[in-house]
Amino acid sequence: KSPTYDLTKFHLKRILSNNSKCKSITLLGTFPDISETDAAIVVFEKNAYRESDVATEVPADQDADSSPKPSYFSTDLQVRTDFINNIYASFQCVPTQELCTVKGTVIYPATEKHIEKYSICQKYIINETPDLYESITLPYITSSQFSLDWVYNILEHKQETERIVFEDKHPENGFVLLPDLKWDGRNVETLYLLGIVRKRDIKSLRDLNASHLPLLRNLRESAKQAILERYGLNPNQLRMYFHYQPSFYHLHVHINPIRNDAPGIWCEKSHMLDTVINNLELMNDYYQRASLPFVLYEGNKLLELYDKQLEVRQVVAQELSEADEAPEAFT
Ligand code: M7G
Repeated sequence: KSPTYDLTKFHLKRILSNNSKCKSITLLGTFPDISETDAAIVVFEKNAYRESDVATEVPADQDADSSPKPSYFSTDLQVRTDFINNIYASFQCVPTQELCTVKGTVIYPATEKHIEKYSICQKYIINETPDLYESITLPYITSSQFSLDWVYNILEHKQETERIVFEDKHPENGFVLLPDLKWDGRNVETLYLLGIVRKRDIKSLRDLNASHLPLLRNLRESAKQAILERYGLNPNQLRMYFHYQPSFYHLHVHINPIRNDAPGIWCEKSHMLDTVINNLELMNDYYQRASLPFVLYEGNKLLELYDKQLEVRQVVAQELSEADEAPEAFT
């Protein structure tokens, strides 16, 4: 059951991260009205620009009686001049209220694992062989992972049902397509959808084999078609990929337009759906035989386990001390 809270009653304890590139800030705190101890994570993120919001002329399809759509250039734009120098000018602008909306995301109650995920820290790459997966990663993810309740709520139509864009109910090859939590839902340029498979026994990329090809091909084609119909986006302009390691061990595909740098898109984490399909066409147990690199964060218990075996952190320390002793020509 989802707890109800009043966002205005949030009490800040600590800033977990402040990203000037994504224009987002992640906060740790509580809702003291409900509990003094349960942790809450609040993320505020400025929205990307919608191209329709910079219109300077009334669109032809707008009927004359309806109120005008908000625009940055409406008469209530407040402008303060910083400076004007020759052909260059700098201003601080406050647009009409509607365009100042900020996207808020709340995780409540948040676990230690959520706090770790949302905090900035050192990262390390592990090149995970199938043996390392079996002996270290798999036992860890089996004993400690985020709850998948939100995924099952979507599949069982208990939550977010009205947000579903497309659904294929086939028990083996079916999936649900819906907006990702990260999407503001307003701006097609920043579209971010998730394709969540119906089958519950595929934890991640590692579990995929050639028997899943019909599912993957169906997801690729049906999702493209549904996105074309709903949002008018060219299927050849979509990026479809898996994360490894994912945060949630129930197979899902991330989908967003290539022209936009989606939040949290990292090459070290992403495996294109097309490549995955092709690898499985070439070798049916590719993902049980491949070494797959992935990133671990400082503070994650899995890093401690890998560090014990592979001395992931120590290598860095050694390299630095070797650099200290480098010949003069290099210093
Ligand atoms: P991931 O690759 O497992 O982890 O992707 P990541 O967060 O490290 O990318 C899970 C995706 O599910 C992310 O893009 C999340 O934004 C999205 N997501 C997470 N939750 C809890 C929800 C939710 O409740 N609803 C929806 N629609 N998306 C979610």
